[in-house]
Amino acid sequence: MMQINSFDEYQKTYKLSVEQPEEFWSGIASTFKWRKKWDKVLSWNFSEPNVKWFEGAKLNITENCLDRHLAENGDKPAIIWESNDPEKDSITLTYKILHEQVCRFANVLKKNQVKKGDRVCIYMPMVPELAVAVLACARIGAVHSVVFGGFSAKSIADRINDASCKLVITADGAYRGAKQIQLKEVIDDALIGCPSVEKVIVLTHTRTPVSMLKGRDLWFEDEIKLVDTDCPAQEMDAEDMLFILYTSGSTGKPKGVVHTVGGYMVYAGYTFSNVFNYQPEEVFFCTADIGWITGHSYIVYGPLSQGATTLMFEGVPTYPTPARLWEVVDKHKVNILYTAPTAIRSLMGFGDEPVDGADLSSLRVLGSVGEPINEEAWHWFDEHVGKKKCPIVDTWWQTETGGLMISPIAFVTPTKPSYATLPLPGVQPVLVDEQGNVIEGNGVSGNLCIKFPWPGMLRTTYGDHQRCKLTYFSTYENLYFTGDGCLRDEDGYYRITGRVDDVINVSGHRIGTAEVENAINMHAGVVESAVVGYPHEVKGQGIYAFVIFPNPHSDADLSRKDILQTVTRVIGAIAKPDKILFVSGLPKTRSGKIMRRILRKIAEGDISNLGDISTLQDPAVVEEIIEKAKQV
Ligand code: 6R9
Repeated sequence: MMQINSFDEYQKTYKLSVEQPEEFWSGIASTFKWRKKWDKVLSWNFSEPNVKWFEGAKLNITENCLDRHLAENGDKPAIIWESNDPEKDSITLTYKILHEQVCRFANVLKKNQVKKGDRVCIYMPMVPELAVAVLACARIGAVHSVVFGGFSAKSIADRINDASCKLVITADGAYRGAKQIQLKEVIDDALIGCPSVEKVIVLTHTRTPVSMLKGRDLWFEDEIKLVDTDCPAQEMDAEDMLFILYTSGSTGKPKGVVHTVGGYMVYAGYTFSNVFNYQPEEVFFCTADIGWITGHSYIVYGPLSQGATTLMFEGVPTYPTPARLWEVVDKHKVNILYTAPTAIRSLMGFGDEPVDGADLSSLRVLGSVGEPINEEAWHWFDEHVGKKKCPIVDTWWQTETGGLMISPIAFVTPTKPSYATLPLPGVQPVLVDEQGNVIEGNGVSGNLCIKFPWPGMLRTTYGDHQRCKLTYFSTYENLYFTGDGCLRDEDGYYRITGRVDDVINVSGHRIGTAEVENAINMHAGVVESAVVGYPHEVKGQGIYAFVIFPNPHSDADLSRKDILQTVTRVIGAIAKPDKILFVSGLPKTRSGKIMRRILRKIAEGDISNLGDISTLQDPAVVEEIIEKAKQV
């Protein structure tokens, strides 16, 4: 009943959602299971900001994701897990089994003194126990903070300390393609500086040797034997915190984006069912990692709240061969495939043979997320993967939005390559100019803002509400600012053009330039650095670092490797610059501000038009950088 079936219906629904938002959302929310319904659908202001959805309602999200499916769909697969190793058997957890495992592990958390409202850090491989851990936290009302396996010990420690996490759930190690990551070792390093952590629960996965600290570290496998499977769900207020997820911004340290139980559930569930047109017997495959918002909303909460079968893949699309992703699709008869442009482009790089050799006839809907999809990749996806039969939903959204915002609805919205097309019901985008004036009409571009609340939006940034206000609600009065630039064409279709702040989108992952600069500057001998993004054929954007390093090693490449090592230590391998250029100065204004605009042009290789450089302190610096850049 939540699915829209024609464009006409979309237009009517959209109109209703704007004119009578409370009526619209209470209708959607009524399809979920509440212990007590809300007293008030919405109260809000964007100035504090203070946004509340479904106030007074009581629920537990796991009753919606698990319990409510048991009677009719207990034996339906909830999670199908596919290993990194194609030789290894896949695992199917039915709703009944998943429910049992979640309850069991929830009891483990309780036994270890985790209570409603406590924060739990999860640093795990893409295995079923990760989904179990996430849901077990939600079962007892603990707040999960999942950290992606590519982050360093220092990044984890910062996140654990920011939220004062009481417990950590991890594994001995993780496989990712040909690589192995020693998760427990990284956690051990992190915890040297994390006084709030009392217990660590460790899952056995790779069987690499780990050190287990007496009184602190416990084996997952031992713990679940000591508890029973009965765990009533904790009753939560709709506005109680569900999870924290850290994301990079243009300044300083990552922010802990906070989502709450009721609104997030309604939004993730509704957008999942509607946009992908999920049908009851289908297999949905989202290739993201649960360490990112896409995994939270479209591997775990969205699909499970709708009683769907969600496929969880531990590996990477190109391991052991470039046909791996297609083999997984065929093996599990995947109907809906949701992936990222960077994966599509990297697979394109292997030619058509691997994909054309696969069957792929089970596919019905394709999705893209994380970064702008270029037309070439869109067409390749359409022709070689979808065989021109599958609608492509190019979904624009963010960690902060909780779920899809601007996107075609499969089989409903006419698509257009590289366009996220139209706002979903309940989403009211506006474009504004630099002065904050709303730009009306079509055939215009500007900064993308949202002018009305939607249930899945962030409520705060953990521990620092002022930062939430400053980052998202202060640039333009009474608007949520996304940080993205956007074009609205003659048809009213939206095309996201990329970040307008100092955030680089590398393979769909957000990386703050300031964070990378701070990491580089920690390296001994580095005086100063400036980091910008540049177009990268596969990753979308690459990281280009201009570094003042007066005395590099005689083999400059060795110095570059040292700096990469430092960045890996400080942030994690995902933030390693693709290019490092040693320079003797940076282009600065007379007031000392780095002119990134110029560096961006140089990094793009477009030096024909550097714009006005008359305000530079020392224009000669630019000449030097241009000369050196030619040699990289
Ligand atoms: C879901 C997710 C958010 C940023 C966002 C934008 C970019 C995401 C996009 C897209 C163009 C799309 N982005 N989807 N750009 N077209 N379909 O990726 O969340 O990691 O927080 O990143 O990603 O720049 O602002 P998150």
